Amino acid sequence: MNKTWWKEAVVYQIYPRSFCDSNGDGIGDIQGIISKLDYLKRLGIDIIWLSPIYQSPNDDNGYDISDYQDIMKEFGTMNDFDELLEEAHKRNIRIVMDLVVNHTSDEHKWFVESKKSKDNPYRDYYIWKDPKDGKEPNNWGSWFGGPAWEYDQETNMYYLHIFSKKQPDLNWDNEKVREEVFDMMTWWLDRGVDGFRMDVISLISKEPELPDGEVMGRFGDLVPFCAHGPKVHEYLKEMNQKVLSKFDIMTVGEAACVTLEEAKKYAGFDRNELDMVFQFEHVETRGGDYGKWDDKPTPLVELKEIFDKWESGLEGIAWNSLFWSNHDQPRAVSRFGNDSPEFREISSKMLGTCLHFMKGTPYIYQGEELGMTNANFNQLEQYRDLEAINSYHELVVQGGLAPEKMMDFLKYRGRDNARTPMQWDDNTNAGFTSGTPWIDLNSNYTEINAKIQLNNKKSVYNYYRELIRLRHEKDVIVYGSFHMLLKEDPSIFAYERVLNKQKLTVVCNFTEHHVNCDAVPEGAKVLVSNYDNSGNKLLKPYEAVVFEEIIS
Ligand code: TEU
Ligand code: CA
Repeated sequence: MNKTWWKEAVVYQIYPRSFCDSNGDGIGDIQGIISKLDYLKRLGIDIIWLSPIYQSPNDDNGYDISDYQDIMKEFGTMNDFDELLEEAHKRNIRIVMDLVVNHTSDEHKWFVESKKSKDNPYRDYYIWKDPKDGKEPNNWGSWFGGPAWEYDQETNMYYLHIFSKKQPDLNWDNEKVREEVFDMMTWWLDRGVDGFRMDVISLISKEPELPDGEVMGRFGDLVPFCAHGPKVHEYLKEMNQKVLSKFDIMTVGEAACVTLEEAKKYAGFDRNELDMVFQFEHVETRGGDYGKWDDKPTPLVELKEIFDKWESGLEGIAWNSLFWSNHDQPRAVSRFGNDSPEFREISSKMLGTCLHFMKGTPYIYQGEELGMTNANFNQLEQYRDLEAINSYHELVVQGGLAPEKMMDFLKYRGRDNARTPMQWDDNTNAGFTSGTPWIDLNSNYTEINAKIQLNNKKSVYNYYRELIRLRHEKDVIVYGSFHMLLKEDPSIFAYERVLNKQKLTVVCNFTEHHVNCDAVPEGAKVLVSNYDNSGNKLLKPYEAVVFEEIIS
């Protein structure tokens, strides 16, 4: 048992734009975050992962950075940031920054220079190619719609952008780019930040030949040539040696498209690359005709297979990161639980239990601790996310998909579901802002908000608080081995955790029905449960129980 602080920690993700607005411009900001640190301290979390707060024209809400060493004007100043860091550290909360270095904004000075001419010293900071037969250099499609290449008239060449055309991909094969990024990272670490969540870090090394991809829909698939490319591990080892290894920090790679075998390379204990990766198999929708757009839940047996594969597969080799949601995903309770008034709270607690007792570091996405639900937007005009807007255009306007169908897809899968403002109280705009919020609130804030929940012992918030407290108290939750139970059961998610003589059995009913559960141990003590009188073999709707035993 190799004790490590980031294994024992619970991470809380803040999407600053939607967290708390301190000055009434409708946009969350750093002073807003500072004003809520006591709320987070009370919840008990150890680490904040801050989605990007750097200078940005906000084509993709800060994931398009125009200056890595400055703060977004709407969010505040560098002084505000230093104050946040100091106030967080005073409360023993660490701060992990988002590091977005697969691409920059097209307004970053490197790109502004790069675009000027073929012989500009910054030209090679990005991926420029000549036209092929008067068209794009290859058939790749951008993940945000349209081709992955943008034409520049001035120099008659194309640049690569896996995301929006305002997010040109950096050329990591250029040593100068790596040096600039490493220096920038060191600058933040010297300032006192506690680590990085690395945005699409799995995409930084591209196959130099840039071959056409298999056509899916209108464009070719770039994944086989960009995900886990030829030099990604070499570059991460270099980053580790030159930067990461010099600090006591936590790193987690957003490893889009990662497989178990690749994850072992990114995060293997003996690899000197990253501490953990995010894998996405349990939140990706597969097999649909419209890429990620789908409105069907994943069957529980499949979901369990995925978790089991990652839990067993990384045992002793690398560390898991555990999450139901983030700023790119719908709300956990709306997707994996049941957000009807009857079952919303109970199923939110069930999901929290199921996730927090598995082996790995749990991540809570802001509002999840209140059981916040999907946005339920009925008008396209309510959506702000460029992915939603571009996809609507591509699939409905150009592709002929029925608009109602697309609206259903957006309601189920759209990223703005997670981006509606935090619901602090039942005042105007849920206490998020005194002005006009940049995106509509969920109209259910009078029923779901922090103020009601803080004072209610039975709230989702106080249940999460208990889950976090238990993690800090019991080594078996952090370090125990994991064994999936009842693999074929279509209704129950059950597993055991064992450390020395301590054993936990976790049983979670994922349905709104009563279900009989053979994994309930005889005579074991109930450690925590989302119902008052738990312990029976017959599980109530969305019941979750953790049993504790001493074994010989
Ligand atoms: O997301 C990367 C990524 O894989 C997304 O394209 C994801 O597939 C999509 O959002 C699911 O709908 C990261 C960030 O988390 C995301 O917010 C950014 O937009 C993206 O990178 C570009 O920086
Ligand atoms: Ca503000």
